[in-house]
Amino acid sequence: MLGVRLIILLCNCLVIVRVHGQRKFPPGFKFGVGTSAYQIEGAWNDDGKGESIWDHLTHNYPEKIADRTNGDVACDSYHNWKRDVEMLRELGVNMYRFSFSWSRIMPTGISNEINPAGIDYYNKLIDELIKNNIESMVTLYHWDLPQRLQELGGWTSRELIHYFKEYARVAFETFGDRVKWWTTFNEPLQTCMFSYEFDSMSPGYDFAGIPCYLCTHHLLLSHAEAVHLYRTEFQPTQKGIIGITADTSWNEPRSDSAEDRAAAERSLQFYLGWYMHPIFSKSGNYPQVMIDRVGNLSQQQGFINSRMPRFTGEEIERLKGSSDFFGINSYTTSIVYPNDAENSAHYRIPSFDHDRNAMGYQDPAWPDSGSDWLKVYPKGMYSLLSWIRSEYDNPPVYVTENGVSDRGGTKDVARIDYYNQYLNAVLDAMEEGCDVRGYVAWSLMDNFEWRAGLTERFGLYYVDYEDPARTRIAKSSAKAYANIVKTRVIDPNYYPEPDVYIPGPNSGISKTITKFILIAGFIIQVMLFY
Ligand code: GOI
Repeated sequence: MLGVRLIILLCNCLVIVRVHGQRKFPPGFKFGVGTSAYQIEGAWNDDGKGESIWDHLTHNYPEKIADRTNGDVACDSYHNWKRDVEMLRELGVNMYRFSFSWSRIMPTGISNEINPAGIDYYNKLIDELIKNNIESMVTLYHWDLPQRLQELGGWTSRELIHYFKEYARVAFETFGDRVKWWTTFNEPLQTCMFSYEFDSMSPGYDFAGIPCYLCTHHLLLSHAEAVHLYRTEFQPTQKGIIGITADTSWNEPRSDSAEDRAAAERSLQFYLGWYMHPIFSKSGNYPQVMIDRVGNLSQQQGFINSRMPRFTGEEIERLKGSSDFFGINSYTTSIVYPNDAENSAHYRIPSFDHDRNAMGYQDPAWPDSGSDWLKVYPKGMYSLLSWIRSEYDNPPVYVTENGVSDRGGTKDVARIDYYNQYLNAVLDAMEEGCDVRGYVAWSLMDNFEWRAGLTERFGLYYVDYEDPARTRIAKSSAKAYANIVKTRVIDPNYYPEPDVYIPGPNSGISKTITKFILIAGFIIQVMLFY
C-alpha cells in the first residue's frame, strides 16, 4: 500500500517536467471553468420553473442585495447556452463545471412533478458540450433550494434527505449516460453556517449556534444517500465519478506560538473538517475537537443534548469514503488567533464562532480585489493543499473553484496575475506530492454574485448587463487562461489584449480620487450650509 503510494507520488513529481525552466502541468491534468445555475441562467419563472430560495430572497428582500439586482435575467444563459459553449471552446478547457437548478427540473423540489422544459434545457447544453469535446461536471446543489422545501424547514429538516435522493435519482437517470462528473453539494459551509448562523446567504437567518449544526447533519446524510444511490444503481453502467466540494480560506496562525497554531488548526477543523472529516478520515464522524467543544459548551449552556447532532454507527460508515475525489474551493487566507477576554464581546453565545474559539483577520498589506473578503495571498493555496494531503492521506484533489473579482473592465491585469500566482502555488503543492488532478477557474463569465449583486465581477468573459442580449466579451484573462490550458505552462510575461477594451474603475488611484471627491464635496456642502 505504502509502496504504491510512494510510486504514485514519484510519478506525480516527475510528470511536472521543466520546459525551458518553466514548469508544466501533467498531460492528464484537467482544466475547467465554473458557473452556477442561479448566477447565470436567468429565466427565473420561464417554462414552468419553480421558485427557489434565491428567487424568494431577492424578490422579497431586495434591500439585502448590494445593488438591489437579482437573478431574474442574470447572464440569460437559459437562452445564451450556445454562446456559453462557444466561449468554452475558445478557452480550450477540458471540462465545464455548472449546476442544475433543482426547481427548474422539479418546480416544487418533489419528484412527483417533473418539468420537461427543464430537462430539455440541460439536455441541449450537455449535448452541445459533448459535440465540442468538453466534459460536464455537474453540481446538483449550488444553493438554490426549491422554496417549497424551505417551507418544510430547509436543510434543518431531516425530510430533505429523502427529497434530495429522489432529485439525484432523476438527474442520474436522465443525464447520467452523458455526465461523468457529479458533485452533490457545493460549499456546504455557505449553505449551513452562512445561511442560518449569519444572514449572508439565503434563506438568510441570523440564528446562532443551533441550525448550522442541524443543516450540516442532514446535508451530509443527503450527500451519502445520493452517493450510495449512484454507486449501487448507476455507477456500474454509467462509469462516472461522484464527490463533494467544500470551501475554506487557508487559516494561517498569527504567530508561531502554540496557542495561535492550535487556533488555526481548530478553525480549519471547524470550517473544513466539519464536512470532510466524516468523508475522508480513517475514523469517520465529525472532528473530535468539534464533538468535544460543542458538546461541553452545550452542557454548560443548559442544553439537554449537544447542539451538534450525533451520527449513528451506521451513518458514520455510510459517510466514510463517500466521495471519489476531494473538491476544494478557496480564494483567500485568514490570519487566525484564539479568542481572548478582550474580544469575547464579539461573540454571541451560543454561536459557531464561540464554539470555534478563534478569530481571524487579513493582512492589510495583501493586494485587494473587488470583494472586501478577498485578498490575494497565493501561498495560502499551497498551504491548504499541503494540509489536505497530510490530514486525509493524500486524496485525489480537484480545485473546483479559485479566482478573483474586480469592479469592471476587460483589461484585467490583476486577474492574470492572480491566476498565474495561484496556479504556481498549485504546482508547488504538486511538486511536493499533493495529488491535484484538476483546476477549475471561477468564473467563465461575470455573473450574479449573490448578496453583492452585479457589483463584483469574477468572469474571464465580461458581461454587458445593459445589453438585453447580455453580450459577452473576452477579457485579457480569458486569453491568458486559454494560453495556460493550451501550453500547460504559466507564462509570466503574457498580457494579451481583450477582444474589446472597456475601462475598469478598479485602479487604486481612481479609488483615492473618488474618496477625495466625496470628502471635498462633503466639506463644500457643510461650508455652503453655514
Ligand atoms: C464561491 O463561494 C461560490 O461557490 C460562488 O458561487 C461565488 O460566486 C464565488 O465563491 C465568489 O464569491 C468581509 C458573516 C466582507 C457575514 C469579510 C461573515 C464580507 C458575511 C467575511 C465573513 C462574505 C466562496 C461573502 C465563498 C460569499 C465570501 C461566499 C466567500 C461575506 C467577510 C462574513 C464578509 C461575511 N462570501 N464566498 N462576509
